[in-house]
Amino acid sequence: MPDFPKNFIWGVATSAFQIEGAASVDGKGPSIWDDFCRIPGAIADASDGTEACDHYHRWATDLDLIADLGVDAYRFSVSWPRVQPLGSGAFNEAGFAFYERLVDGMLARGLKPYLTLNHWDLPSALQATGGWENRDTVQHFVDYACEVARRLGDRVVSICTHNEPWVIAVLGNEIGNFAPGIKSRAVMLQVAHHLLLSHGLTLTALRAQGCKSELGIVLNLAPIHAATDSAEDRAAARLSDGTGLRWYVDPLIKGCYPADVLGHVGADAPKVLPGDMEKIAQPLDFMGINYYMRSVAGAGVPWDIKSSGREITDMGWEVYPEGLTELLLRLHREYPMPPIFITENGAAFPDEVVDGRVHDVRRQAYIENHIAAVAQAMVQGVRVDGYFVWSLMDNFEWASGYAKRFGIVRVDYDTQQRTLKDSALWYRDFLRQQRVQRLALAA
Ligand code: GCO
Repeated sequence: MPDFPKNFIWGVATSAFQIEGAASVDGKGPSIWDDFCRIPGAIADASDGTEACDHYHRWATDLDLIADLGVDAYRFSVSWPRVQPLGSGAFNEAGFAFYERLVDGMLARGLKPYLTLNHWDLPSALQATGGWENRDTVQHFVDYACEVARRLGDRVVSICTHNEPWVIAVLGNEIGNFAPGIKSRAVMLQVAHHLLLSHGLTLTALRAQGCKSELGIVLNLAPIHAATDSAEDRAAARLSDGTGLRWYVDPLIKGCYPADVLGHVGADAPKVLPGDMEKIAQPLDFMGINYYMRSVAGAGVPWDIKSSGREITDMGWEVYPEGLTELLLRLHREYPMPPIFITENGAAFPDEVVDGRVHDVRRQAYIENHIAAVAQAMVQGVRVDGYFVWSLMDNFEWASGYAKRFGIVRVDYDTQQRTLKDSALWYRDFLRQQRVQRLALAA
């Protein structure tokens, strides 16, 4: 593994709904995920976020655990309905007090806070008026963001507007297997547009109020390969790249939607008001990329994941580390990219506790090989400023419930006991070596 630059940021990541629990404690309002979990059949194990990892009460010892790993940074999200129960109007002091404690706790332990404003838990009251499909939600989000930045902006290194707008739009509003469970392509496209617009307006507003944090957005991106070399499959892959990657990266960086996708969606295209595209394309201090796997598209029968002979994770996702190098090189080649952070990368495997240890060799190899893939891209000229493992600890994996474990720390949900898995021990050793190299670089 080559040396990483001495100011490279190593971290772990989580999100509010997936770990906090305390779903209706201290004045928190309901979110669309609280509601979605109540729909019979929506969550594989019929679970919800009522308790999750009880991080709301265990935050101090969880921060001790993070500090003990030797990471530089912790990526977390603020639950919008915890700090503004209805998504507009009154703010909830008890909610802000929690995040103040959390951020101050990070600083006290030498951890850099990387804050995400929207990791999917939209206040239910805003969904009742149309959610992200309703243009009014855009301004509500900007107001919420400004208040968070007023309270915490002096202490957080980085503020990300949205985590994975594609997931919110497509899984939440077109396929409907994620909250709020809507199934409409037209709604999906309007939602995506409003997410992007609220992102751009937030950056403008935060800069206008003097916020010094680095500002950006996190996208889930993947290289998309054609199932075969046929013209039909290649066209399918190009379109899927259009809807999955270019639909987000083009407006953010170039201020326009890709023409081929616009042509394809026809009358379902979003309502875009004059000036919207300029508002979206604000300069980014960083772009976060969440990478899990490549994607394979074809025009015919769905591609059989087993045909590649690759390892497959507990999510049914193909392990494909070189796809991360390919993706980074492609973005670097095709766009004037801001500094990139890998804001999520990791894998679910069915871990077992044996004599008090979790020998998760496959997760460890996954993380190691993906870090090497990042290094490969950096050697070839891509600027990457940091890497965050998804996830610090096992947590509520959305529609999959608690059965899929992504943590490098195991959570026993009966006792809330945390156990460092071998992957965490490996990461800690790896970061120790990195620090030794840093000292050598600095000498
Ligand atoms: C994501 C999600 C995480 C998931 C992870 C694994 O941003 O996709 O942030 O919440 O848990 O991706 O599916």
